[in-house]
Amino acid sequence: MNRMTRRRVITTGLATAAGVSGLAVAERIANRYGLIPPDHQGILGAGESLTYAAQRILTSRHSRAREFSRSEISRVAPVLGDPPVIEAYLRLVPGGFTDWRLTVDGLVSRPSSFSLAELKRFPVHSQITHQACEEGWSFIAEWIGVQLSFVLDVVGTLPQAKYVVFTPYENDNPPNVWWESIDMADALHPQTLLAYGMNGSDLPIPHGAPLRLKVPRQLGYKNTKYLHRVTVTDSVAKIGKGLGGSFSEDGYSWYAGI
Ligand SMILES: Nc1nc2c(c(=O)[nH]1)N[C@H]1C(S)=C(S)[C@@H](COP(=O)(O)O)O[C@H]1N2
Ligand SMILES: [Mo]
Repeated sequence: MNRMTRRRVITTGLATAAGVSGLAVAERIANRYGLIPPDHQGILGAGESLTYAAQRILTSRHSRAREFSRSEISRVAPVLGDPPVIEAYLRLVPGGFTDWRLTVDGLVSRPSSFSLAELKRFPVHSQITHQACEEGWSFIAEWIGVQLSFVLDVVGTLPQAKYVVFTPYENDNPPNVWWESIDMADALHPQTLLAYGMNGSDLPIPHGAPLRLKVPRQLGYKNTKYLHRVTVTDSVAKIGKGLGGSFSEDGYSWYAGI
């Protein structure tokens, strides 16, 4: 399917979802509100865009993922994705990540870097939520951290911002191994955390120490572990294959809403 046809299919679906008549109107709405996800030409194309657009139109942007009680925390938390093996990460482990810093850059007024201690001084948020992997398993855990929206406020996100890109340690230079992105609606959502704690302790290494993204309204693979850099951007077109993340490059949906 060529680019225009694909776009037409998406906007036709959108017109239905939004209950508006006329493709031109649907296309204008889609562009205005960012309802075309970056992987809209991917192999899952139109269907994925529809899911994304329908969620964005039909559900409140601030709907929350379900939260659980302490007694519902899973006794076993499965792990997927090994810790980085590069020297830059390994040398931080013995010191308990005191020399680690998170770089926050891109479309922000004050590009910054934060130590773990600095992040821990920001207002603490915790949530007991469900994490589901695309492979079929899931678990409930408590996550402790700072809201991504708070950190974005500190650095001053510029008005052109559309996506936030997450780069873990194993990958300083996208698109080598891993990168993911979310849109501003999810980035600014109150349950989206930069998490440094899990079930009452520091985040264990297998679960992404010292810091991971928790975006509980999306599948596990959007929850990047071993964070090193957070970059605000207006486009992901020039990163990797331009599909918004390494999972999308493998054919999974960029928007993994649940
Ligand atoms: N850096 C990095 N982040 C990652 C992964 C990974 O391999 N590397 N795996 C992802 C996938 S597919 C899932 S399901 C979750 C698993 O998180 P967990 O190991 O804490 O259960 O982390 C996600 N974040
Ligand atoms: Mo996963």
